[in-house]
Amino acid sequence: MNNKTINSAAQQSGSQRKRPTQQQAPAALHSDHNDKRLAGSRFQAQAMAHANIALIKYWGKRNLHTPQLNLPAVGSLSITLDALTTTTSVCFSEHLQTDQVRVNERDLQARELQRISASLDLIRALAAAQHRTDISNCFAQVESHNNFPTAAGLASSASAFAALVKAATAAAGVQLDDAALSRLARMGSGSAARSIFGGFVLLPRGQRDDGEDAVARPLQSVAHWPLRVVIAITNSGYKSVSSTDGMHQTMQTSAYFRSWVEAQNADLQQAEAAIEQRDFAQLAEVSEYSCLKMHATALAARPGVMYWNPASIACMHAIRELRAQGHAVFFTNDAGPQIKAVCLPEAEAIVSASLAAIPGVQQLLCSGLGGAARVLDSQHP
Ligand code: 2P0
Repeated sequence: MNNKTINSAAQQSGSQRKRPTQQQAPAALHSDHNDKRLAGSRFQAQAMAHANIALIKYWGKRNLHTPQLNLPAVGSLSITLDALTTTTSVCFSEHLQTDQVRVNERDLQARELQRISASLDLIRALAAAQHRTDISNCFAQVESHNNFPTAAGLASSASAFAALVKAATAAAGVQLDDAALSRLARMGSGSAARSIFGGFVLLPRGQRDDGEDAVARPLQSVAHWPLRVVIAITNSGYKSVSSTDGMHQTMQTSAYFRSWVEAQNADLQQAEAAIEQRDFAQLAEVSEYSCLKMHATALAARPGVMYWNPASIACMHAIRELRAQGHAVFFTNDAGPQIKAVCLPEAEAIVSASLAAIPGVQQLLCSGLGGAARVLDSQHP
């Protein structure tokens, strides 16, 4: 989970239950963590979600007077990644004194914890609305594991919030369709709305103030076009500016932000058509265009929001050189220094070898396209 601005959903979710503040509860957090009584809880579930990367980028918010809805300023289009997963267990129990969240064996505190509690509050409110009063008054214990570097621009918040809402709704016995799950995930993190689905996924900007139409939907299955992705890790540490903070700085100060928003629909249409026709050259052109335009908009903020390091730039040049030589590959890059090379299967070996040889590339991750988020196990009466 990365270090992002917390919105006020926890206070606005409609949950009537009185939650203790996190400052009142630190002792309970540790003493309860391995509480054996939770092992027998009737309200628990485990779910798994894949990370995704956007080919047409989400950058910026709309309707800032409703931050808890986390509405995107632009639509986005992504591919879901098979090899990058978050697995999350959620257990609701009346024995807990506060929500407890561990990510990769680390207890979350303060802002990070509050952000998860905000999503759990939405699910507790839904449980109350569906007359699940047994859950609506319970705190939750959450255990989450990423199998890839966390908060380094590899979409850990996308898979994290998708897995969280999938597991928490299953644990609570709350019945939601995928569109409603996507909406719930979006309120945690915009890109998470897309990780509810597999394959090629569209998250429209939507027009409505209540965000009911800013919900992701699958465009094409994995089988339609089984692309490969090679990820060059150039720095596995936490990123210096969170996506949320970078977006806000861009919106407030970048002279390019308005044109970024205005041009987005044309890019989405071009990418959607390229995917439908399996036109790699067209998808490569519009994806690199969207990526570089997003970064140009962020770079034009005051101060500029800059996510690349020298190895990131060297990777992008190497990928363009490979494409000039006839290999089917293009780059994309998010709010961090890692570079993702999207390619046809026959180009994967040469792309991997080329990126591995670049000074500053620490590690490569290779992935195909992945499926939808899913519940692995659940128990509720
Ligand atoms: C994307 N990114 O479309 C873009 C491209 C990063 C660059 O979505 O504030 O973690 O939690 O909604 O989803 C990362 O932003 O931001 C992201 P919030 P999120 O994938």
